[in-house]
Amino acid sequence: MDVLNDEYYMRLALTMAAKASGQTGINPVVGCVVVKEGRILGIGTHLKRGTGHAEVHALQMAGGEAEGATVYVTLEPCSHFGKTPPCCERIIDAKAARVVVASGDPNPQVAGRGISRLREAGIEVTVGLLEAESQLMNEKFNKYITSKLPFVTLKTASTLDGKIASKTGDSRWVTGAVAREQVHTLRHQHEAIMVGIGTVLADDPSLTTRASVPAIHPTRIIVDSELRLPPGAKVVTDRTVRTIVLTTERADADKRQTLTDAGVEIVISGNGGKVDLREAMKKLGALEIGSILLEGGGALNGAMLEAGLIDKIILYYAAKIIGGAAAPGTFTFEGFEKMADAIELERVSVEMAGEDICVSGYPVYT
Ligand code: AOF
Ligand code: ZN
Repeated sequence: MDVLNDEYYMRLALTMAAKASGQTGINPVVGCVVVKEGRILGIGTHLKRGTGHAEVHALQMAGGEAEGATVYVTLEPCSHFGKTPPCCERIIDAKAARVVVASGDPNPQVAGRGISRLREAGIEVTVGLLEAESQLMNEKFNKYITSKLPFVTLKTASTLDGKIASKTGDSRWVTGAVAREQVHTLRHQHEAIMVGIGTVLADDPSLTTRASVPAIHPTRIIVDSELRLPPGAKVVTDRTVRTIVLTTERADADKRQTLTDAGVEIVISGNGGKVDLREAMKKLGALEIGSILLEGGGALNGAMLEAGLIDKIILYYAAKIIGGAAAPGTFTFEGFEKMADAIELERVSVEMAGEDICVSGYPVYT
């Protein structure tokens, strides 16, 4: 076995998978390359839920030549009948000699069965090549398939002193063009975008993607305990994109009807006070919302963080200071008394995004 060659082909499979990020819904991104005697015979990527898996496309391209070939695949081949038949049977039928897998499939319906089935059929299987890359690419899928809860990424854009607008509310623009472009890619890569009603009332945003490469518009989720959403808001009148409003039982019945008639989906979570965010995440998961980009104001960001519902944090900082006690900040919540109680991030990384600084990491809830 030539490890360098294996890496070369697995990298190709990972690159192809990454390009489909954002368009597979609650399914993972997966790439596959079929190789024999130094020649690539087939390549494939899973492009859309309900359509062919990566292995099926690649083996289809390789045809009869796949006999005796090595199949490189970024995720364990599936062993179950989902919307499509099991890929491991397809690989066995094609008489492949060897399968190299980057990472196992955490889907409880697969979870190792794909690999054992291939081995039982006499195929040599290597698992774990470039595993970390594959797992990172599918971090949203990995959470959703095991918990049925959406993976939540929080994104903020603030000044160095943590302000998302000036004391007068001016926020155009905090960060530069490169960071703003990256945010549109992030919107594409999540199934939904979530904001609080305060943001809608203040800015009347459309919450769509306007990236320089074609991008899918995420479902819009508005957290609105008292159902204050105006029927004339862009998120209501522009019916090209789905809008879900999270509210409580005390929402006015007539208002509910008006918004429902306008095509808005109303999800009730909690009976008094504020929206019960934990329950809301369960309900959104049941609606097959597998990932959410949270672009809330400080109050919603704070409430989501306090409830332990944020999986990943991406903070864009413009290298400027605006000041002002009344200027809104990235997180507004009661806060902790002791520094030792602060929520820490792990796997922190720092990169430049044009002239802005991008800090990302994963909060650890203790
Ligand atoms: C693979 N190759 O390319 C993908 C896999 O409902 P289905 O038929 O689309 O199956 C979805 C499940 O199959 C998904 O939850 C995951 O476990 C696996 N995805 N497996 O072998 C692929 N997309
Ligand atoms: Zn499959």
